[in-house]
Amino acid sequence: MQKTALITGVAGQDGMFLANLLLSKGYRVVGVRRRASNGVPPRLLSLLENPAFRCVEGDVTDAVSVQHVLDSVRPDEVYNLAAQSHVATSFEQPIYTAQANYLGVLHILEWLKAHKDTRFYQASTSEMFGSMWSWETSRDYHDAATEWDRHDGPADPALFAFLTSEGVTAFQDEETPFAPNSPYAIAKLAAHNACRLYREAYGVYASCGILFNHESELRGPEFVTRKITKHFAAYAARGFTGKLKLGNLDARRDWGYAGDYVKGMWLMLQQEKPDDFVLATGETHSVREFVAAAMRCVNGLDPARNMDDHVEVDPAFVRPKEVPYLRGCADKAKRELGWVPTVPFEELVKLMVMSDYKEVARAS
Ligand code: NDP
Ligand code: GDR
Repeated sequence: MQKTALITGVAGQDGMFLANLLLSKGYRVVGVRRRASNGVPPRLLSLLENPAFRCVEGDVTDAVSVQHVLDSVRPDEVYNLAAQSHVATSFEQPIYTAQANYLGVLHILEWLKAHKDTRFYQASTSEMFGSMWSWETSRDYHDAATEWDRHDGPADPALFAFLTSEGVTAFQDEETPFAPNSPYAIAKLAAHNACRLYREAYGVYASCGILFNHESELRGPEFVTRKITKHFAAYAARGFTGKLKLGNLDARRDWGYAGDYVKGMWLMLQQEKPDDFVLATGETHSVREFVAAAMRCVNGLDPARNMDDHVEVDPAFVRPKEVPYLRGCADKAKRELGWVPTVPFEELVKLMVMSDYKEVARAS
C-alpha cells in the first residue's frame, strides 16, 4: 500500500532532498510550510508538479495548527525538519528558537501518544555535543603510557591541543555526553530528550538522527559554507567585488552532502525499533580549510598566497560561545542501517562552487 509521509520544514534544504527521495520511493508526500506574505517559495514549484506531492500551511509553534495538519493527513511517517536552524540567530532570538525547536516537537509528540502507528523522525544535531568529545588513544593525556582506551570529557584549551595531536582520535558518537553551547542546541537537546522520554514512557516510535553538518547547492546563504562558495563563484564570474567577512576561521566541522543524509533519515524509520543514530563523514575540517578548498576551485587563486586578499575576520560573525571541534563517528549507522556517506570534502566544495558559479553566470 502507498505510504504517506509528512515533512515539516519542506522548503528547507533537507526538506527538498527528502521530499524528492520519498517521491522516488513511491510515497505520497505532504509538505508543511509556513505561510509567507509572498506566496509559495519558487523552489517548491517543481515538487508541486508531481501529483503525489502536496503542500499544506502550518506552523509547529502553534499546537492547534500541528494537530489539525496531523489529524487531516494521518501520515505513516512524520519527518520533523522544521526549526529555527541558524545557530548564530538563536543567540538573538532564544525564545522563538525554543518555541520552534523544542515546543514544536512536543506538539507533535503529544499527537503521537494517541497515534502509535505513526513513525517519527526528529532532526537532532551534533551541536548538542557543544564542547564534549570522546577520544581514543594509546597515549595518556599526561604522557604516561596506557592501554588504547576510550575517554569522554569537556574540551579545555590544553586538552584541545592534545586531542588534535598525532596518535589521538577525537570524535563524537551516540555515547558522547552532551553539553550544548547555544540556545539552538539547548532547545534541540530538550527535544531530543523528549523523544527518548515519549519512546520509553509511552511507546511512541520516535527516532532521532544526530546529524553533523551537511551542505549542498540548496544550503541557505547565511551558513558559512554557502557564504564562502557564493563569494568565490561571484569572484570567478565577475572579478573582485570586496573581501569575504567571516567569524571564527578555526572552528572545525564534519561536513557531508545533504543528499546522503536524507537517505539516513528514511533508513532510520524503516527499522523495527526506534533508536538514535549519528550521521557524519568522520572527517573534520576548519572553516579556513573550507575557504582554501573553495579558492582551489577558481583558476588563478592560490590559498597559500591569496587568503588574506579575500578573507577578513569580522567580529560581528563571531558567536558569544563556539562549538570548536566536531568530527562524527557514524559506525552505528553504517553497521545497523547500512548507511554510507558518498561525497568527499573537496568534491562537496567543488559541487557547491560550480552550482553557484552557474547561477551567477546565468544572472549576469
Ligand atoms: P533549513 O533552515 O534549510 O530549513 C528549515 C525549515 O523549517 C525552513 O523551511 C523553515 O521555513 C521551516 N520552519 C522554521 N520555523 C518553522 C515553524 N515555526 N513552523 C514550520 N516550519 C518552520 O534547515 P535544514 O534543511 O538545513 O535542516 C533541517 C533540520 O535539520 C533542522 O531542524 C535543522 O535544525 C536540523 N539539522 C540540520 C543540519 C544541517 O547541517 N543542515 C544538521 C543537523 C540538524 P521558512 O522557509 O519559512 O523559513
Ligand atoms: P553551524 O553552521 O553553526 O555548524 O550549524 P554554520 O555554517 O552557521 O557555522 C559553521 C561554523 O562556521 C563558523 N563561521 C561562520 N558561520 C556563519 N554562519 N557565518 C560566518 O560568517 C562564519 N564565520 C565563521 C561558525 O562560528 C561555526 O563554527 C549548522 C546548522 O545547519 C544547524 O542547524 C545544524 O544543527 C548544525 O550545522 C549541525
